[in-house]
Amino acid sequence: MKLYYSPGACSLGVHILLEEIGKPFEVVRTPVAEGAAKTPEYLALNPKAKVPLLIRDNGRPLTELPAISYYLAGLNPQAKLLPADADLAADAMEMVEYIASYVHMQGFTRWARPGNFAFAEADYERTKARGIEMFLEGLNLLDGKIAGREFAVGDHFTVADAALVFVSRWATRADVARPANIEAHLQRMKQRPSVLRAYATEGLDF
Ligand SMILES: N[C@@H](CCC(=O)N[C@@H](CS)C(=O)NCC(=O)O)C(=O)O
Repeated sequence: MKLYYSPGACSLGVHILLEEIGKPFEVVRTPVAEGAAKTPEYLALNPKAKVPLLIRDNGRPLTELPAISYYLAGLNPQAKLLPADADLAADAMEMVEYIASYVHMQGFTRWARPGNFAFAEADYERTKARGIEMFLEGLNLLDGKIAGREFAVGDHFTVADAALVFVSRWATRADVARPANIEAHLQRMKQRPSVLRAYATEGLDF
């Protein structure tokens, strides 16, 4: 298994899952801000020019955080990355999908890449402001969902916790405060060996 990641990007969610599974895997540093996902070699593997990219043991590339999360959970039932109960498993995937498609792609990306959303540079500031609104709307909704829980869903670590880590740490990048339960969850997750190892490999300091 080989993960192409960019430090601190959404690929961190996959990196944490691979650490949780505990089987040997390779990582390839692919800093998107330096254009590393736009080289001909990378585009041959992933024409979407994005991370995360997972190369499966059979050599087939897989992209999209929810699909990779589902794949890794299914392949490694012993790691219990999805709850055995179908109701809770669906809740976990619902959270991963909401984080990937709304909080990340609609909210945070509007702030980080206003040029992908606005027609004119004059609109960048209000596009970014709208992105932060959507990002915080998402974090607040998730904050309510995890209230009173140690883990995002059910009674053990799942794919939803890994996704929550990468998106909630981005509040620091955007210089906005995390809602209380999201903050407490991030601090708890940062004590897990898997998260510590992924942070150390990626060189993350918050
Ligand atoms: N829908 C994709 C989103 C992937 C994505 O947007 N990744 C960002 C990093 S967090 C990226 O590679 N961006 C490249 C760029 O902005 O140039 C997923 O869930 O995996």
